[in-house]
Amino acid sequence: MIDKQFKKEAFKESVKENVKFLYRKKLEEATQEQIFQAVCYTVKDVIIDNWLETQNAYKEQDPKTVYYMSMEFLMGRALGNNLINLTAYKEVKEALDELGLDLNVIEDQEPDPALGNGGLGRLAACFLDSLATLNYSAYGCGIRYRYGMFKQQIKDGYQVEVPDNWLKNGYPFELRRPEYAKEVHFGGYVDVEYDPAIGSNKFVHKGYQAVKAVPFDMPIVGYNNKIVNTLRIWDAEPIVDFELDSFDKGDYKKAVEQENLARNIVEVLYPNDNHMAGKELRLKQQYFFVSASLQAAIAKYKKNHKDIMKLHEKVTFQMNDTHPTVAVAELMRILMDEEGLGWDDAWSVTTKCVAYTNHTIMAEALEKWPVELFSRLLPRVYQIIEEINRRFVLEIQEKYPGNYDKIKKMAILYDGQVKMAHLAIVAGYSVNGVAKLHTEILKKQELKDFYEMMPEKFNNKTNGITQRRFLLHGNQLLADWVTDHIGPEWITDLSQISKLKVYVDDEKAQQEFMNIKYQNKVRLAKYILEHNGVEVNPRSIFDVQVKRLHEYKRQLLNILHVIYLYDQIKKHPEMDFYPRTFIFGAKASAGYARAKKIIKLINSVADVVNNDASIEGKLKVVFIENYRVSNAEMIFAAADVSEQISTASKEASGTGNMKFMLNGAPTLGTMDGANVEIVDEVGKENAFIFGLSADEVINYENNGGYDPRVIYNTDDEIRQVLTELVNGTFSSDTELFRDLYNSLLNQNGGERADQYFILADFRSYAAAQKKVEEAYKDEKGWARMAMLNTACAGKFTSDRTIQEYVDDIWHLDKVYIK
Ligand code: CGF
Repeated sequence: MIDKQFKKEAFKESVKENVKFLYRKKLEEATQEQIFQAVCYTVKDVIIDNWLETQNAYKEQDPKTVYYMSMEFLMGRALGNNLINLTAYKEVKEALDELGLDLNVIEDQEPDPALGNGGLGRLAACFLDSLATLNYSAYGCGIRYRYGMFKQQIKDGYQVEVPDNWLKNGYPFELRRPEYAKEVHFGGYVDVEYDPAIGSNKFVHKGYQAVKAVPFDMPIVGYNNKIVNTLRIWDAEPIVDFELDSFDKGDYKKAVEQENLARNIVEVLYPNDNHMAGKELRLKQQYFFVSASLQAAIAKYKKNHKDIMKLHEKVTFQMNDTHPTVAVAELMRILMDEEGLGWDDAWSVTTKCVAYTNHTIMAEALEKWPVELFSRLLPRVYQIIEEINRRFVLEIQEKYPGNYDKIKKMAILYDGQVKMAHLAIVAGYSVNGVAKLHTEILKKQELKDFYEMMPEKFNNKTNGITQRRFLLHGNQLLADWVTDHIGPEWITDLSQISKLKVYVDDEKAQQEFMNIKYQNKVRLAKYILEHNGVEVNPRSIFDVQVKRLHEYKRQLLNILHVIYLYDQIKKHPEMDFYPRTFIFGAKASAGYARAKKIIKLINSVADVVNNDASIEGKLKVVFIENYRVSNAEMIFAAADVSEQISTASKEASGTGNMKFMLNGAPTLGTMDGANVEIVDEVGKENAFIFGLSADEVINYENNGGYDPRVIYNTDDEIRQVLTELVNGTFSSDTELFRDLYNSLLNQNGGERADQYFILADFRSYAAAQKKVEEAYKDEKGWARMAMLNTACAGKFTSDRTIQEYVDDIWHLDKVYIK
């Protein structure tokens, strides 16, 4: 325990005091929610002291700071994580026990701050945890959405979206910082005016609407090192003075518009993962938080540095995907229009300060904005992009004289669109992919022209996850067991976990390891019974696919295979079959009809299979409602098999795959994303790999030659599975799943038949599943394999990823608190 205030008695007193002070109640009278708030305030008290100390140390030591700019931070609950990182979890649990309170119940009161969709946002959260733990100065910069990711309810098998009003009861860990508010401007026009002070023309933005960006800071607690960094998320407020002014002038309409702009801008997180929304409001959100964050960073730098030309020595901005890449032009604008630099100097500073991470090759996710919209909303920023583009096109022409195809493919402005990835690559001093295979595909395919022109910018940073949330907090039984066997160093140095390898053939250790898995399965089975009303057998194989619902992730392949198994059991009741529980969890973007249909299909199959007494419970299917960070921790801990079955080349990295591995679940997957590196670490014999390779998929995509009808016509069992989608087996409405059926067999406009190669991979997937079953029956063999997965997960800590970013891109200095 770090701090005096955390001494048990003092802690208990403080909780009681907080209940009295906040709610005028005695502890016995308070609700669990009120107790949660009171506990958080006690914890926050300790954090604030460390936060102040950290800021002082930063002031004294003046380290370089990374600003991690991201539209999404999928933080998950903070209380438990903060206690873990303060190394106070067990003491607090005991103290609360003595007060007759259960920490788990209290933790469950916390809303799950879901300011993100999936992998990208959760990665940002893991990175903040690692940055603080590794003693680096960092800010997360994002948006304080009033409504985070929607809550998913399943009604009659369908997904229903319910607003997530996470701020309803107030969020105890945040701090409003109005003294750091900034103004952000939209619309209007640009005038060129002569400025006698500088003896030349300057650009003046006029007639705009203004919004006040007000930051809320959340503490990011490092593990056992007293460092507390900041996640700064921006709220929007109308600018009151202007409003009154407008009323005075009778400009009522404008005042109302500004009020609405402020209200709307941070209202909701767009629930799209790997897909661009293309809405004006989304671009407003992007510019809003980017402008405010850059203004704040520069103001902070200028407090104790004179020379803006040296900004890059103290500051670096990492752009998490294309979402914040308007930062390139906004930084240019600030440097030129507010700091008075000329173009060349501003460009020289900008291109040393901004770096870009690409998270996907999915065409529908790469952001492109119509010039009409962009120039209307951000006229000055657009002007700057035009000039960046003009100069870049000249460079292309110089390098490839007469090659207009290059301009077409690489220009930032083309076809009436602003291509944000191109802007980021042209200005960024680093461009990275998120797993080896993904980076190679970027270099050879998607960004080939850029790689050829500027190879020095490209690098790979394989993603990672924080073991502190996904093992130490999520799987406390296993965490204790690991610590008992190899000591606690793995908590901050996950490479140490390889020391477990000496135990993989030790029978006692195997039994203990599998017994922990069993207890975690019992915990999940209880959750499933409570939430789904379905009884599952914790001795069955828990085969789990939890992630966003997307066609390329192929939940459809998984459920079609379940149908296939069901057919087999029905046809051959005598067949030897190890009981299986297939567990799904996934949110579909609200407007993604086919993804939502797949959810309905999973639930319809579950209804039939779970209620068919003739199969004697050999097969169960469960769809866990509202998959999110808090239930994810429990699900990973309980998984036997990790389904990572995306069409090869489509999943940039995946991070769920790493969480399963760390918790001892072998991967059943394609050679895609970070699966490739997982297999490198654990060995092919300790994973179940199937399917087309990325090269084969890309080859089919480029050259054709794949016809799913051939498979349909020649494979009776596959044909039967597909037929059951439309013959009333799973719904009396035979049209309900027609679109899914058609998508597998028929070309539809520009969409190829079975564009994610589900039928192509079906047989090898089924064979790999069969191997899983065989392997599981060998208890010792399975225990060994599961333990090896945990023992080989060292590479996949986000601490390693962050250290690579620091060494190769950011060049930050470590700061220690005395
Ligand atoms: O980013 C993703 C995820 N869907 O959020 N992408 N985006 N955009 C990728 O698809 C994942 O493969 C990746 O692990 C994640 C974080 O880099």
